[in-house]
Amino acid sequence: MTKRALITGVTGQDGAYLAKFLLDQEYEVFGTYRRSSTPNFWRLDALAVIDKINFLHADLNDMASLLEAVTVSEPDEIYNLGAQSFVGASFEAPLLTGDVDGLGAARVLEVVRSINPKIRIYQASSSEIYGNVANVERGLTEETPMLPVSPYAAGKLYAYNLVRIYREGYGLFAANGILFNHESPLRGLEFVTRKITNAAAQISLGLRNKLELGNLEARRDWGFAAEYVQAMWKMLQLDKPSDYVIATGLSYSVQDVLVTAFESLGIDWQKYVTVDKRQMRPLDVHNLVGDSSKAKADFDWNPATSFKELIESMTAADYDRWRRRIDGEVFPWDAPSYPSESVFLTRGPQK
Ligand code: NAP
Ligand code: F7E
Repeated sequence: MTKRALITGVTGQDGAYLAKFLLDQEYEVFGTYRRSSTPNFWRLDALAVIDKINFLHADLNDMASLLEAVTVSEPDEIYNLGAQSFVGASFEAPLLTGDVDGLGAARVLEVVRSINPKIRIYQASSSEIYGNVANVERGLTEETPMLPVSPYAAGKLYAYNLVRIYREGYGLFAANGILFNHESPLRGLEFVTRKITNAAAQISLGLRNKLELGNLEARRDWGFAAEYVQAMWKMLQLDKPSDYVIATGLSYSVQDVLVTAFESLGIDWQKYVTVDKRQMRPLDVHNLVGDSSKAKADFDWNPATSFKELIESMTAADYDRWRRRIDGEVFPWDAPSYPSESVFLTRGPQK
C-alpha cells in the first residue's frame, strides 16, 4: 500500500529534498506551507516536485491548523522540519523561535498522541543543542551532554527532550535526528555557506565588490543536504525509534569556505571580505564535529560528498544562476509561482 508522509516546512531546503526523495520512493506526500504575501515555492519548483505535493496550510504556532493537517492527510509518517531555523535571528526573536521550534514540536507530538499514536515522527533536531563542548574533535555522539548557547538551540533542546519523553512515556515512535550543518544550492542566502558562494559568484561576474562577514574562525561539520534527508527516512523505517547523530566527522572554518569558494572561481577573497561586528552573535558555537557511528551501524548511513565538492558545487550553481540571469533568463525565485494544479487542500463545505 502507498505510504503517506506529512512534511512540515516543505518549502525549506530539507523539506524540498525530502519531498523529492519520498516521491521517488512512491510515497504520497503532503506538505505544510505558511500563508504569506509572497509565495515561497521556488525550491519545489527547482526540483520539479511542486505539482506532485498535496499542500496544506498549517503553522506550528497554531494547534488547530496542525490538527487539521494531520486529520486530512492521515499520514503514516510525519517529518517535523518546520522551524525558525536561523540561529542569528533567534537572538532577535527568542519568543517566536521558542514557540515555533520548541512548542511547535510539542503541538505535533500532542496531535499524534491524541489522533493516532501509530504515526511515526521524525523531529529535526540540531547539533546546535550541544553548544560549546570540550574535546569536540573526538566527535560528538548521542551520549554527549548538551548545553545550548542560543535561543534557537534552547528551543530545539526542549523539542529533543519532549520527543524522548513521548517515546518513553506514551510509546510513540518518535526519533530525533541530531543533524549537523548541511548545505546545498537550495540553502537560504542568510546562512554563511550560501552567503559566501553567492557573493563569490557575483564578485567574479563584476556584480558586487564586497562581502561582510562575522566570525571567520567558527568551525562546522558541513555535509550535503540531499544525503542527510535520506537519514531522516531511514530512522523511521527501523524496528525501534531512537536518536541519531548525522554528520561527516570533519570540521572546517568559515575561512575554509571562503578560500574554497573564491579559489574555485580564480579570485582572491582577501581583496573583498571585511569583518563586520554586526554579523556576530552574542554567543556563538566555536566548533562542531559529529560522530555518526550509531547511524552507520543501525542503518548504514554514510556521507559521500566532501566539503570541497559541496562548496564548489554550490559556487558553480550560484555562478550559473547569475550568468544566466545576466543573459535575461527568468528563474522560479525571480517570478514566484504557485503549483499549477489546484492541489491546495481545504476542509471543504460543512457536512
Ligand atoms: P529552512 O530552509 O529554514 O526551512 C524551514 C522551514 O520551516 C520553511 O519551510 C519555513 O517556511 C518553515 N517554517 C518557518 N516557520 C514556521 C512556522 N511557524 N510554522 C510552520 N512552518 C514554519 O531550514 P532547513 O535548513 O530546511 O532545516 C530544516 C529543519 O532542520 C529545521 O527545523 C532546522 O531547524 C533543522 N536543522 C537544519 C540544519 C541545517 O544545517 N540545514 C541542521 C540541523 C537542524 P517558509 O518557507 O514559509 O519560511
Ligand atoms: O553560521 C558564522 C556564524 O548561520 C555558521 C542552521 O541550519 O546549522 C545552521 O546554524 C557559522 C556561525 O549556521 C557569518 O557565527 C560568520 O558560527 O551558516 P550559519 P549555524 O548557525 O551553524 C545548524 C546545525 C542548525 O540547526 C541551524 O538551523 O558561521 N558566521 N559570518 C556567519 N554566519 C552567518 N549566517 N552570516 C555571516 O555573515
